[in-house]
Amino acid sequence: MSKRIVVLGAGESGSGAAILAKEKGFDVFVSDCGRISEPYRALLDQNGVKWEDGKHSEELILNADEVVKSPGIPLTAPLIQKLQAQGTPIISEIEFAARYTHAKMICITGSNGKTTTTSLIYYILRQAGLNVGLAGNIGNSLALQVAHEDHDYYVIELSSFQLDNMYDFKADIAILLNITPDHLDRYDFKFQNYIDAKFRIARNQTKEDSFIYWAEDPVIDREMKKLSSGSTPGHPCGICATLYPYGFSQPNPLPIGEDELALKGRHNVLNSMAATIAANVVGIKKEVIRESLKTFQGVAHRLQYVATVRGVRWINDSKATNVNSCWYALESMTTPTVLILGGKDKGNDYSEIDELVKAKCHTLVFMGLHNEKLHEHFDGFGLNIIDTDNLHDAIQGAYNAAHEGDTVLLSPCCASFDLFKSYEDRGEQFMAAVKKL
Ligand code: UMA
Ligand code: ADP
Repeated sequence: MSKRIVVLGAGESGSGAAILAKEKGFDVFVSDCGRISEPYRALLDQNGVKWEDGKHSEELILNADEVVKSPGIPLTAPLIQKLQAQGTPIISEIEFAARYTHAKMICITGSNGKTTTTSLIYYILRQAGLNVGLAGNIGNSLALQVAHEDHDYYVIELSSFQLDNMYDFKADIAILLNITPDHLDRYDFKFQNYIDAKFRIARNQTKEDSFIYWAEDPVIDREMKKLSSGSTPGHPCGICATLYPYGFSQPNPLPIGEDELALKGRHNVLNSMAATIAANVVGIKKEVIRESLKTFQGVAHRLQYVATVRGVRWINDSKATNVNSCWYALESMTTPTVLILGGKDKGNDYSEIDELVKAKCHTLVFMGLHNEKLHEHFDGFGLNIIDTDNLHDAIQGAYNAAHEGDTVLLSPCCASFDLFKSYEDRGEQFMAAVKKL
């Protein structure tokens, strides 16, 4: 009898895993406690995969030999706890998919800059003519690609949620950009748990592999020192002290001047450095790297210029869903700024942006259903504070407060789910409304 694989969650990750499992001959069952969206239902049906939605039927799940869990499902979910208690292996879609490809894996994690760096590396490898796939947290299931069109290389963005359930996976090139508090609600509000999840990116690596990390990041630096001193023999991330680390710090030889980089801002210098080192390790010609760094178009919702209205520049940084990414956005502001922030707080500590808010902003527009924490933190700063609970009022407030030569920056520090479907939805609605001003 074939092994039974149960896939929990039928979004991008779960559907892909189910298709691959079916193709590999497993007895596959997919269970989603919400409603499975139409395209994923069709995909499962076309491939003859059995599924249920609107519930998790324990009698069809607890008999699994192995479970592939979608990253959005927390480890604390009662069903996951039950599976763990009975010893059923629970893995992530990336762990599962990697069993069925011999491609070289270039994996990127960090609290911020993952999507930008992943996209840039993918772009460089494409420019070099390599057969490369783009996968992971960026929105494309790795499993579906492995099932349908395997590649020689994969550039994979990994979230801490995906790393949580990866055990035997090994990245040929692992990139750790930075670690600042994020998603603490999923990590028992313990920062160290989140740090440990991020370090899993280097798990199982050997001297033949490359671990590229931002050496000046204080959290990464502290963890690396723990490892090299041997004070953490069994580091929970499972990386071994003999691995060959490739720390980078400024000044690092970028193949072109910073002013020639297509991506602007200090954070993008770091992202470009990481991408350059990875491309060098792959063996891509310097001319290709240089040209790619100059021509890469960037990714939407990341410090994206929207329009200039009556002399005021409007910038969409909707993907700034934590405090550190807003820090980098503010740092790159060169004019007086009206900052729109707020949304679903993930256990944020806003003090990280205090100095930049004082130095650069004259107005803060709070946009969220629960702005109490923002008031508590910022009201004493003596700035103009505008309280709103919808996008329309936030934009009007910012419009009225901004003077010619200013910038209005949407860089919310928070997730979007209180008022929007996603950060993309928030960014799209923001841009559409600004264009109508
Ligand atoms: N569900 C259950 N049981 C539960 C909880 C949820 O069945 O107890 C179901 C939901 O009803 C839903 C499905 O699980 O249908 C959703 O699973 P999911 O949230 O894991 O979503 P996917 O569509 O599979 O997308 C996931 C990543 N989502 C999350 O980590 C929350 C996507 O990252 C990723 O692009 C995709 O896999 C492919 O790898 C998104 C994200 O928000 C962009 N990531 C976070 C971030 O970037 O901050 C980590
Ligand atoms: P992620 O995929 O990790 O969320 P993105 O590339 O989508 O990262 O960028 C999200 C936000 O983080 C951007 O809006 C930008 O302001 C900020 N950012 C990008 N790169 C970095 C970095 N290396 N360090 C800190 N912040 C960054």
